[in-house]
Amino acid sequence: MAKTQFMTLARHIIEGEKRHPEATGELSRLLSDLSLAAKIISLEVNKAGLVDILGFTGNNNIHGEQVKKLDMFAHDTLIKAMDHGGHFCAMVSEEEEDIIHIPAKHKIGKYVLLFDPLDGSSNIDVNISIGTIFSIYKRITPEGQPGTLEDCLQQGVNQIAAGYIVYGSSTILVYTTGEGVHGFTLDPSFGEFLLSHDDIKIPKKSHFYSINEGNYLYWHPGLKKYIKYLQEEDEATERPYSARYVGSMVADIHRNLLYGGIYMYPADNHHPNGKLRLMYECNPMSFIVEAAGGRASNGKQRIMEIQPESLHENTPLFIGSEEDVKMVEEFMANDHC
Ligand code: AHM
Ligand code: MG
Repeated sequence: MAKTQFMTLARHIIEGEKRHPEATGELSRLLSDLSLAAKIISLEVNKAGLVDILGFTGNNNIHGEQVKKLDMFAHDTLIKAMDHGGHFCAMVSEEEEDIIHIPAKHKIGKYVLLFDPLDGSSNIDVNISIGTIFSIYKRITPEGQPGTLEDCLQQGVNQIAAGYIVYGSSTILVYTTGEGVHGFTLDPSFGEFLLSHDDIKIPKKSHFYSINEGNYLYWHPGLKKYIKYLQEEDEATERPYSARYVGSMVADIHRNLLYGGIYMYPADNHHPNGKLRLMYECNPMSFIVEAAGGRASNGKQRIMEIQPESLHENTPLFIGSEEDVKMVEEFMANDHC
């Protein structure tokens, strides 16, 4: 049935801030700038398949201009949308090794933004869901100066907002400021994000698992046993579980957030610290999943309590329905290499 009211993203954020008299409205403005970048990236993602048909072949488009890869386009778009609002003192992107400083002509703000502009790179050219992930912190060094590494390398528990945009059959933006997780679907005809998933709660236990099983031989023995356990038949515990793995973390975790499930990118013999990045992949997704009632760990420790040491460090990730994540932690703890 059609909803009787429309709630736009902008209004939802403002309503949220009204519940906090100390709020300055800055977070609303900042998230609204981010949603503009999301709309631009969504538009570009949707026409990606037309690139060859319209003559954008090779490295140059029909105007003789250099064609940007979609992940670089998303990176540039986010910077263009976010560097002049006066909100940030520094930014970090998966696509750039060092801190991105705010140009001198713009006001330096009190927040830090970390993002993965387009996650799921292997799916970009094959029309499978991909996503943008973002994480926001308050700076810890004095205001007015450029942001430093110290501002960027905070534990995930200090995040004040995080979210992702999944570019799938629809474009959906999901965000949290720690109080509930909310999803908004982009109406492409008039370009508004409308509330479609209010106060998302992840089921405590699921019967779905997401992992790249091609790496099985390289896993920890406890993890091998856990996956075999999920595949056994037992009606009472809803086993065997079903496997679901798209290869875009945002899409895999989005599905698990709505239906329940556990997503894993473990350490293995080829990836001693896993593959995913702590600062702009694992921390924001952990903040969202925990705010929805789920759990996220590296197998031994809560992701958001890891003290980061570098901008692009990796961590193993086990994230999703609380009981499922606890169970894989137990399997791994009980079976040492
Ligand atoms: P990326 O940042 O290069 O896109 O890599 C991250 C992605 C995740 O979205 C996805 O879950 C994972 O890598 C897939 O890796 P694999 O192909 O090893 O299963
Ligand atoms: Mg990524």
